[in-house]
Amino acid sequence: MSVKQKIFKMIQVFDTIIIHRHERPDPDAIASQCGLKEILKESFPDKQIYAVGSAVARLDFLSNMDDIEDKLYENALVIVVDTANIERISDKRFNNGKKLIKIDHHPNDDFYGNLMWVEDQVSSTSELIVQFYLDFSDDLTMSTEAARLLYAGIVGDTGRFLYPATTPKTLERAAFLMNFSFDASKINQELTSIPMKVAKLFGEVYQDIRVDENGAAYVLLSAKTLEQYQLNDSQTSPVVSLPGQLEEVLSWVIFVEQPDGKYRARLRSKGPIINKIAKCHGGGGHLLASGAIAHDKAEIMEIYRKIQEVVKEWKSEKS
Ligand SMILES: [Mn+2]
Repeated sequence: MSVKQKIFKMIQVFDTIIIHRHERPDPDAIASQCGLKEILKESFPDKQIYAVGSAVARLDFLSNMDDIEDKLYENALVIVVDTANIERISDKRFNNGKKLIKIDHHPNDDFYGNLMWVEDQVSSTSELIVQFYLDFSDDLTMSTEAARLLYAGIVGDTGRFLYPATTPKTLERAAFLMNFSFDASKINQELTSIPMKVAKLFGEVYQDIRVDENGAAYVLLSAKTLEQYQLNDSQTSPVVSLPGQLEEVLSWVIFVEQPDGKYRARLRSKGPIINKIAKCHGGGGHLLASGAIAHDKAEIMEIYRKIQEVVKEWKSEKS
């Protein structure tokens, strides 16, 4: 029996299913979580299905979290989506259920759960959930709301089908979802529109970006800058993809100073592999999109120097 079949069997057995995802969620985290919830609710009306975790106001247009009591975990199946590492799971009660399942598309660094279904070549966890539905479509029901969410998750994690993880299968699955009667262009707008103050920060990013001769770039957004534009850390996510639009840039890192004085680092790349660097600095993630933490300015420069090295190496291998 494949792991997907085992997961399906386990879902059938439990009357209470609680779905978790990672902290500081992006659209794919919320969408895969709530998309799966909607499919299961629609398919098994007698089961209790919940989605939990810290709320993010910016993503309210996708879905809202359920507020549930501890005792619901006693006989529950817990499914964690889109989360590579245990420490990153939002709502620490994930371990209180009877069984635990991991469904993810990040490199499988941290083994957890009774069942694990991880495919790190797939664009998004939302895409995995679509595939799960298609595999068991005799027994599962896709609702319009589930389709809307999963479409949003795929669009979010592929940067509107721009990033290398976008495959013909990704487009087929997105096309399948578009057959449902949600407003796809509205979702695209909601995912990409930004407040004016974030647009002003875009200007700052393009002004301040440093790029070396090989295309390794970094941007540092200080607490002072965030204060100046009246933004918090979670509102900075739209700037992360900006350096990728510059033809001079191959790999980049954006540091955002946090209230505790540390720096959140988001590493991105068009080819050179950067997740090993992220792992050395308290983080991890995809080969070409990872996160890390820098404790001070010295660690910022250390991370950037490592990116410069991998970019230089990658370029010399190509030529
Ligand atoms: Mn994801």
